[in-house]
Amino acid sequence: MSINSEFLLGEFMKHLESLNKEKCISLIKEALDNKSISIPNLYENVLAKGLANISSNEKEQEITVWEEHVQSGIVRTAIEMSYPYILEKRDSIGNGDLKAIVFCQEEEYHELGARMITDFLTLLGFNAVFVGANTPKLEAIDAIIDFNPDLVCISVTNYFHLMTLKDLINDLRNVKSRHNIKFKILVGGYAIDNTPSVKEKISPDYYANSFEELKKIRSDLL
Ligand code: B12
Repeated sequence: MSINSEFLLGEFMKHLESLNKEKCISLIKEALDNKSISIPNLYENVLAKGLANISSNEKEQEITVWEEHVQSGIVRTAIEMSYPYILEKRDSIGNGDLKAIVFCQEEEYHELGARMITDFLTLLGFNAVFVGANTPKLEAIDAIIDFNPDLVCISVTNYFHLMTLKDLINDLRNVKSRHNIKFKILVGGYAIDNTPSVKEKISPDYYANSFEELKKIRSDLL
């Protein structure tokens, strides 16, 4: 039986606001065990919306920084706990030949969006690797040369990091021609979603902010 994601979000928020990790995680585990919600629906409509409710540019910060850390830690546990369910679903789709690498730029500590995207790619049959938040450019380049992905995904949350994104993309394109490798660059995240005309300025190969859009990119790569 499928569950209304709005209902699950309401229940999840009650427990998240009271910092009740145990209740948050049992709620999600139960929904996944009962197969009452899909991973994309859970991530996009419960976990990401839950985090967006914590604080936003439109809303005054109502919680302390330490509470924000505890709440985002609870969401990270929910994401990690979902991994076996992702593999179960992935196995019915098959693990294809496409490879993807996901990372955040140096000093970018917001990693939850990047982790979600890595799981979405896994669900779509990619061999997907999350390198990490706060990844220095040279580390990212090393990872790309060694792993030789079809898709390089960069998650940007802080507006500040948009300033270095264009240079990073140029550097990655130089690496691509020097090493004769063939990857496409996909960008996403809060700063990209919320900054007008940034996509035109940085000109990545792709931009996405949902599972459905990733599906289209996968078809395009095949
Ligand atoms: C959780 C959180 C934190 C946590 C992060 C924990 C962690 N390990 O990730 C902590 C507490 C560490 C933190 C720190 C800070 N944060 Co903070 N944080 C948030 C919060 C509440 C949620 C962010 C989040 O994880 N969302 C959930 C994800 C899943 O959503 P998403 O990123 O939008 O991702 C979706 C899509 O964009 C897409 N996507 C994401 N990445 C990618 C990548 C690709 C390739 C693709 C295709 C798609 C894609 O997929 C996701 C699913 O739909 C937001 C508030 C908000 N309204 O967003 C503030 C927010 C992002 N933080 C903010 C700020 C300012 C900070 C701090 C500077 C100060 C502070 N408040 O403590 C520091 C900066 C640290 C740093 N240097 O990076 C601002 C950012 C403003 C800006 N854009 O510049 C926000 C918006 C809060 C606000 N004041 O308005 N933060």
